[in-house]
Amino acid sequence: KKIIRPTWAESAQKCKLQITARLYNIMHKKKTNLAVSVDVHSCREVKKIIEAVGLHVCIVKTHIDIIEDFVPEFTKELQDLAEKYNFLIFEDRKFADIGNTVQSQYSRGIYKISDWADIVNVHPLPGKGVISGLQQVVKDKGLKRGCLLVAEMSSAGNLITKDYTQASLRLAEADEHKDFVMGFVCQSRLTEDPSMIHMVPGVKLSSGGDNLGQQYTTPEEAVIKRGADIIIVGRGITEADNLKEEAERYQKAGYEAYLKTVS
Ligand code: 5FU
Repeated sequence: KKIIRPTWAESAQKCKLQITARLYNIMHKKKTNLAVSVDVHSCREVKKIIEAVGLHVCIVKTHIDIIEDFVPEFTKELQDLAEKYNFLIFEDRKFADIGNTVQSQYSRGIYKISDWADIVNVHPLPGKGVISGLQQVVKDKGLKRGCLLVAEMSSAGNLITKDYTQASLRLAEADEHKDFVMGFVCQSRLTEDPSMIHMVPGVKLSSGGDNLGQQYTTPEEAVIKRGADIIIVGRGITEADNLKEEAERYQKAGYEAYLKTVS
């Protein structure tokens, strides 16, 4: 049986969190469910990629700790680009410790992630404290932020079980986290609630993998078969000769697949 989902415009009305509504509105306005993962090692390269693909993405995903010439001012430049091209910033930090520690990792150190990242994610492994710790920072600072739970992974042989994924879903739905949790990083659809965004990494137009266990699926399969709201693409775009053209190809593939899920 075919599931027909609400459109992004409808989802923006139905979802509970402000940051989630902002994301759906960007997707609707720019006609894109593409998140680009800028896994490169200099500030200049990150900026070059964003300038090329910015019009075609709703999210830029970072691994801030792999940038070798990082300076605190760089996060201001990231925010300026986010405003220029209208996208959200997702720092793929995958917090995975006790609440007290992740609080510091989120708001202190050199990166001060809570100051500039609209979205972060956690491994729910430690239990609810990993979410509550970050949520407290957001509340104390009066920020509008969202958190994703890594409920499934794309890598071969990962240790996540079906029970773990279901327990992650229950944690996400817990009333105490409703002001912060906005969805999942996953490989399949976990709920039809439009308040829960499903972001699927491991996406490439030519499927296959890499030599370290990454397993790729196509944009079409990610959206239609796995139920992705957002497709996350890294090397598929960043290693292309023409960044802009490649981002446009992924945007089109993701958008056309989306249209098939809403009618
Ligand atoms: F949670 C996950 C996961 O299960 N698989 C992933 O690949 C996160 N990722 C991230 O998505 C990973 O850390 C990379 O930043 C990105 C995928 O990059 P690729 O170049 O498209 O393989």
